[in-house]
Amino acid sequence: MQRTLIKNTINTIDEKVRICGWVHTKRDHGKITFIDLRDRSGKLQLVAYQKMSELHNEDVVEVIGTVKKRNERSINPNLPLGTVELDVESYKVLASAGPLPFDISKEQLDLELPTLLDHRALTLRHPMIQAIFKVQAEIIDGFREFMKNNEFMEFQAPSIVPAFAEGGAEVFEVSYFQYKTYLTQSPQLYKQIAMSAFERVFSVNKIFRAEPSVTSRHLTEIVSLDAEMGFIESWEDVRDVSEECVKHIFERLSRTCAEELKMFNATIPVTVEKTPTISLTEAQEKIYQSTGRDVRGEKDLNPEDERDLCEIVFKETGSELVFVYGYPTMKKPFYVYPQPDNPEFNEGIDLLCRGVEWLSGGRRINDYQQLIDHVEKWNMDPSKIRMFLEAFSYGVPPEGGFAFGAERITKQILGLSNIREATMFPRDMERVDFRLSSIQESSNE
Ligand code: AMO
Repeated sequence: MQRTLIKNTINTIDEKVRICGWVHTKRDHGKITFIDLRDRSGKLQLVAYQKMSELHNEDVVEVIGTVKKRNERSINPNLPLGTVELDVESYKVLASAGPLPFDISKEQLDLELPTLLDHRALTLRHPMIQAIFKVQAEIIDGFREFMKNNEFMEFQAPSIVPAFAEGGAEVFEVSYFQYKTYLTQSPQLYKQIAMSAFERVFSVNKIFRAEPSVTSRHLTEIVSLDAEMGFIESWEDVRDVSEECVKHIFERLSRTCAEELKMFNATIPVTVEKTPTISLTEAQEKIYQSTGRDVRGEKDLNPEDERDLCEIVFKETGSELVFVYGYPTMKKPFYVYPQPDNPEFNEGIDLLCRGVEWLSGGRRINDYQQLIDHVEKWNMDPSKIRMFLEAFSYGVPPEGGFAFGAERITKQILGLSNIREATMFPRDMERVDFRLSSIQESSNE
């Protein structure tokens, strides 16, 4: 007998079916046992007479029975399959579950973050945790779909690199045979090289940052959604494409993840037709005027500034998105284009939403000589980025690009309190699967 997915049982009333899945919950009522069985498509109530009472949560079973309409009194309007149930005829245990460290059948998994992550293998089975990663998969698909619709070509950037593009403080060194190399901080240089041949490229890549602090918004291994495009007229083209892209992701999420958003009481950020753009200097002035905190002249916005700015802009314009433009040239990477009429500041942009930076990007230097000058000024070793520089020696159009962090978007849309919750297997300063201290202890035994 072919397997029927749980979500399809709604269309098989009074038919005999075979379903397979995990025991999510079990309730024994004397002669009757009720089980909620979970598969990848949903949950269904099983009704078993003098059967199944010996099963445990998370046992994997195959069940044969007849799908029945529930009687009026037992209908649950809050569940997608709340109007049907399965009258169990027979079943087989495919694999039994060992003792569970905690109950995952509750609607909300109210665990402390370390427990949630230390037992990822189990917590991943919880519908709310699964919803987080369904939303994340849709965010990444939405990015890809937008890029492909707009004739960007996907490419694979390397993870092991001889030099870093985003500054040296946050890199992991890799010993590569007898040489020193690094885990990539960003596909930046490679996306620019690829763009110089294909015009429009994008990548969905892991990037690595040796962030020396444990915060609720930093990981050491991140999914970076990168794009780069040639023949732009100005940095505003880059901003506009990134705006269309994020709106496309929002549109897709509202179509594909309504259930998941509801589980988190989450809403898609409110956008307006033209997302406001303000310069860094204006942003600092606004923060000063509105809060009295004088951050004017600082080289960047700090987390508190980002939160304040988002609030101020939302009050003023109704937009939860805001672009910040024009950062101090010398404080940002060498490849960012300086403003021609004010070269102390650059043509870089950030996109903020709900108090956090989601994206960085902007126009890049495309003139070979100007790039060489910047490499010198930034004290970089040109021999380590020879391939990048070579691309520019052959002629590159005016260009720009941007990158979103997939986990930041997931966290902020679902209102999660920590970015680790938005990462299936997070790596941070203290964790590589498990807390490093616990690995240390066991290796010392
Ligand atoms: P940037 O360094 O700002 O820009 O990174 C781009 C986006 O990636 C995400 N991000 C992170 N998320 C979680 N933890 C981290 N440690 C972390 N670091 C970065 C953020 C951020 O906005 N090459 C440029 C992009 C470009 O100009 O195209 C870059 O790497 O969402």
